[in-house]
Amino acid sequence: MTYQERLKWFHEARFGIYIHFGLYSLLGRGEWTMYSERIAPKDYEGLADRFNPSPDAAMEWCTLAKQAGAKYVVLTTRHHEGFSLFDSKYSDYTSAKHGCKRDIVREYVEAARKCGLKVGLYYSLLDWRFPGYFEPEKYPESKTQLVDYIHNQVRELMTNYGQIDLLEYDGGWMPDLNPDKEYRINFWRARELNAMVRELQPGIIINNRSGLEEDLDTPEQVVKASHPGRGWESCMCIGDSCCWGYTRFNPNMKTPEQLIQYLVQAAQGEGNYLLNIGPMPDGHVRTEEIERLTVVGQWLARNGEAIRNSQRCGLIGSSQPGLVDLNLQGVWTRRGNTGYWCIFRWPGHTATAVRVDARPVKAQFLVSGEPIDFDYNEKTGKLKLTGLPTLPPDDLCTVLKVEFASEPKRMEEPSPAAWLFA
Ligand code: JFZ
Repeated sequence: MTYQERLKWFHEARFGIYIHFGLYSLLGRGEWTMYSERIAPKDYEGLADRFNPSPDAAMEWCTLAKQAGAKYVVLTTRHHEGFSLFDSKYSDYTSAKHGCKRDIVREYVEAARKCGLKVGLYYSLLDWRFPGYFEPEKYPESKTQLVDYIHNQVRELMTNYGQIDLLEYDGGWMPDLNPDKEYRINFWRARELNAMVRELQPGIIINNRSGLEEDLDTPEQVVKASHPGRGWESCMCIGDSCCWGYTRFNPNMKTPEQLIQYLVQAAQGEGNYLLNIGPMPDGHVRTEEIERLTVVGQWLARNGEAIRNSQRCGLIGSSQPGLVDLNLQGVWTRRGNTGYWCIFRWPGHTATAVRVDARPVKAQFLVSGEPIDFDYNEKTGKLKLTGLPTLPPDDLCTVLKVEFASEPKRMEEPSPAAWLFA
């Protein structure tokens, strides 16, 4: 199977939901609490016996993800705190042995499949409970134990739950943030680890956080396209950037408009948007997140054609830092010869695109199919969509669909000042 074949569903999807859930959820101060408050394992571990998510939590997450228009989900099977949400021969510190005594990963995988979602598993390489992670030279046995145990747990995850579509490593960095990649790769024995994963799950997509490049770049909290041909996925919180796990008092929740813009920007760059929810201690999703995801889902149900399987479009898009040539209305996505102008800032009666190097043959509102008049100057490359309503048909983002006679590309300008005399 080629790289492109393996990533086919991923490109079709463009949108996924991340789920951060663990013992930290009970504290409501984010998933880094154990470390940022330096809570020793003996004082933290008691949370495990209070871990008791509602029996339908997993189904609730997946139903919500589907409603939001996501095509895949990614669950934190074990975050840096070390508590596994699955039954493991290599750890007793799991949801199968404590509290609810259930294998949450199994419930989740089954729910995702019932909802027709691709299944992603997040797994943190580092586990804060091991002194050998922080000081491998001083605690060599603990370091060896840690690395053997993560190899064993990854094998369990890749063996016990049927087909897994996506593996998202995390926590591969060294405590001193040593930038030497080869050191990290050797520390985790990542080559051996990923070879094992690929043998057990031949079709799987693996991210780049074990230190090896593998299949996906994973920019965080920003939408940033990789070079053409390389798969990438931007992950983001709905609230502030440090709050993946449930954060009870969580200001600055992004609006549905912002979330849709990030999604569209990912689609513009041929990448994916992985949007996070942090379920509450009982596993239920907070209202603020349900509301936002529902709005995104309604928009996506109407406008999915502009997002799924999107390709890069050469036409001038909106404000990318560092570019002089902007289009302030919004961004273009593309499928073949069709451009989708996703407009965030409605221009009024006329929408103007410049440097268009392709003849438009048909323009319409994506949602209603209502035709739009246009005027195209082949020589200057200026395309005007005219007779538009004063107010945006969709305040969230209105998509104008333009079919061209060839792939829409950016026209070269004869010289930077030539337009002054056109
Ligand atoms: C990590 C975790 O520490 C965090 O708790 C959360 O799970 C998030 C999805 O991933 O945070 C990171 C990981 C990588 C970078 C930044 C934060 N990075 O590569 O810049």
